[in-house]
Amino acid sequence: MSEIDSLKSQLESLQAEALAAFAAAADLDALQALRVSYLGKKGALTEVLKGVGKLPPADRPVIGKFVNQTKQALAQALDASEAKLAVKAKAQRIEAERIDVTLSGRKRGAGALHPVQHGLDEITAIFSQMGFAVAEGPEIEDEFHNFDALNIPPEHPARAMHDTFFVKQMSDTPMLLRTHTSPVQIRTMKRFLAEGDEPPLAVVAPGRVYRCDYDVTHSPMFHQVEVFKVDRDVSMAHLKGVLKHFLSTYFEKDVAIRLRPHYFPFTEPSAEVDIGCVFCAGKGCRICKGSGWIEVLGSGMIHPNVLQSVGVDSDAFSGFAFGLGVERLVMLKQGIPDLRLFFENDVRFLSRMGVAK
Ligand code: 2U9
Repeated sequence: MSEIDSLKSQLESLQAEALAAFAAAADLDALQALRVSYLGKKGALTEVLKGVGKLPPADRPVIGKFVNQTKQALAQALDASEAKLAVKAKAQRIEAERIDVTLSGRKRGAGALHPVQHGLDEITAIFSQMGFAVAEGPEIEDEFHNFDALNIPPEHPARAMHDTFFVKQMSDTPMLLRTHTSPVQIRTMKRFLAEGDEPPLAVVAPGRVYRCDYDVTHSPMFHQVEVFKVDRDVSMAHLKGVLKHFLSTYFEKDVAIRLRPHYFPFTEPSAEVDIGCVFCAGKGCRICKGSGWIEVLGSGMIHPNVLQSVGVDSDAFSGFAFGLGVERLVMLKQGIPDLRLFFENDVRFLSRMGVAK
């Protein structure tokens, strides 16, 4: 056999062997290894090419053409196998990542609003709908805004009754945790007047307040909503109308109300407000201690001293104000028997009484 025929037959058997190997490759990695072993620098084809150098120069172009054809055939076969294996690999990946969409989902416990937060939002919304502006303010206050401006001078017994938490003193001004949301009302009135506006001014102030007190009916932190309206000729009749509308809306029924004379330093006259018992409809039960009435909030006409302390002319303007404890109203509406349930964070209570957003 001539040298050239021997090389040709070597190339033919190499091509046959290579094509069979490519077709049998199991995956893309195996195919890449075959590409290197046949077409790489140290591959089988290069080995055959070394024999070309030994041929007489006249024969070299003939065998060169044959080598190129073999190379092309191998490259084409590699590309075809690669395309096939890529399709197979993708199908395998999709199969491995398959999600069974028919499986039922794993339920995540959805959060809910704390019943007190929900009550606070509900109460604030009722006043907002009546046209009262919502105001908030700092929880750390000074004595002027929490007491003096509210007609509670330094030696006033009400100051001691408030069981104030004082904050570590950082300056000459003693600071405290506000004992009611009234300082927000004072700040709001002052800001309003400083902007050159004149009453009417109607404000609802919801928020956390603090008193050093802890027993079955008192918590050191609780929530209040305070409401006031200042204008010319505001009277107790306006106060009573707003209270009746608010309480009937909140309790979702036509509740009876009555005002009993009382004393607060910041209002004159002052009154405590009762509603007809929501548990026995006024007949008398354990909750209302047989009286048919339940006390729900405190109210009155803003004391002239309070109006003057913020610069409102108390001869020209008058105002009503009232304040309520949110926990108490939520307990009455939801039939919650013990204030402490709100703060223990027992999930059984929270998931039963929490309100979905
Ligand atoms: C200004 C003037 C007067 C707000 C008022 C009450 C009566 C009251 C209590 C209810 C239950 C507090 O949470 S509680 O213990 N509040 O009885 N609050 S009048 O009077 C104001 C407020 C602001 C400028």
